[in-house]
Amino acid sequence: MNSGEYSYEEEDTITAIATPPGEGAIAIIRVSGKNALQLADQLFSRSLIHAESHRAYYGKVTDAQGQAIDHVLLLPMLHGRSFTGEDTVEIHCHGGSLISRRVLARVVELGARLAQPGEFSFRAFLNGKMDLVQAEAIQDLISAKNEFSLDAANHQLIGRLSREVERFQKRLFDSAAVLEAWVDFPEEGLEFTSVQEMCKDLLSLKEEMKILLDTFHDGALIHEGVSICLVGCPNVGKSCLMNSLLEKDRAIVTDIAGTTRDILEETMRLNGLNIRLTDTAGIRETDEIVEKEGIRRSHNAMVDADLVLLVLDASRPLQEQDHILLEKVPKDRCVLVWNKMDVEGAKTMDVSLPHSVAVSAKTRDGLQNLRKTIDSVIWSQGCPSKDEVVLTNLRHKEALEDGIKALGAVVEGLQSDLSPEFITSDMRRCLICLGRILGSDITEDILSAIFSKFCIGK
Ligand SMILES: Nc1nc2c(ncn2[C@@H]2O[C@H](COP(=O)(O)OP(=O)(O)OP(=O)(O)O)[C@@H](O)[C@H]2O)c(=O)[nH]1
Ligand SMILES: [Mg+2]
Repeated sequence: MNSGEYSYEEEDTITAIATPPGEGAIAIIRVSGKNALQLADQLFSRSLIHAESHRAYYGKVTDAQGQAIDHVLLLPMLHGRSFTGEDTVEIHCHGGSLISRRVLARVVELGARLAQPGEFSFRAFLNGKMDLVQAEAIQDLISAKNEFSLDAANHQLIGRLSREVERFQKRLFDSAAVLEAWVDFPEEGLEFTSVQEMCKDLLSLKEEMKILLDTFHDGALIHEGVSICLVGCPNVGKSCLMNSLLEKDRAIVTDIAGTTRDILEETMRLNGLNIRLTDTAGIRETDEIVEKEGIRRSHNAMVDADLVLLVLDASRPLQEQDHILLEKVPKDRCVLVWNKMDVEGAKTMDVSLPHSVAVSAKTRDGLQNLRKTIDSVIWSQGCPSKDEVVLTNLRHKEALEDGIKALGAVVEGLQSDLSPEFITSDMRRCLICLGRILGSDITEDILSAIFSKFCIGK
């Protein structure tokens, strides 16, 4: 297959170092393809011609002159019983990049080709070892940065999302068959009651597909983490709060208004989620060029953030600029933070924002409450339970969205007595969209785009 930038030649025997680069006790070189065993036999000190599958063989890997490169364990996985579904041999050699690269070079010398990123997984997919959702889940599993993301990837790997999509497909098949028959024998017509039944059925299915689609928001949070931005007037204590939340002395804190000039970004964890926390320049009217640019960036950060923490100084009356900011912040994704509650006489005021918390960045009082509030706003549509199937992949989301649209068109067509040819064409479109998620109807370009994101050796 040759698509776009990557060419996956399926006849070749491919190889790669499957363990991470750097020092380690062992390194594994994977060889997969129809010549894998024959090739391993040539570089190994023992004959492997009658090797049993899934049995480890101890011996030496030798170079062309018969000199030992390393003592290794060699593991043949034959008769399709391997990750790729082809004959595969794993060579477990000593770690250290020099040795593993010499073994790899020897494998290449004997005729294997270096694998492209994701090529092992691609072969597993081609050989029906997994569907596309599962192949993509492997990549997610490797790159998972938090527990939620790991759970979601694990669920996809064991095929839970695939099963859900297959369940949708199965439920469509019956109606699709009736519609196809209607095209073939239009004179038979469709009974009014069966049309009603079918519409009811398809609408309820559409609802279920929508429920899955709605998990995507959570999916994106899980996958990419959440950006939170601290905004407010100068000197209200944004940088101090940033440091307290991070539990380290990251940002400069002084009593000079206008201390922070640029955007500062740091990552932190909150209940298993990755958070990108940004501190910004205090917002006020100024003619000073550097500060002005800083304030422009503060406004942009506020627009881009998933969640805004608007910091107000509770130890002084609200100022005009505070009121302007209160108007400006995105109300549904904002938490108001009354800071400096440790100062005598500090008090919160009534403002029309749904979420507010009183804290002292200095003494760290109220921070736990702030963390809880942040968490509840992020998961305002409910935190996914460990067992819930969530959509985390944009490609799946788009395909499901298209499928829902097509299904909507089927129902509309039925309700408005559209001619059966149009209705069946929408029905087919819906099935194709669902199939696209599982990879059963997909163009080579998309496949190449998916697998080329993998790391080499996978
Ligand atoms: N008493 C008290 N002082 C605080 C608190 N938080 C911050 N401060 C003080 O308020 C002053 C300003 O704090 P910063 O964190 O630099 O304020 P900022 O909002 O980042 O200010 P700019 O960077 O200028 O926009 C410093 O002197 C802090 O020590 C608090 O909770 N209580
Ligand atoms: Mg600051």
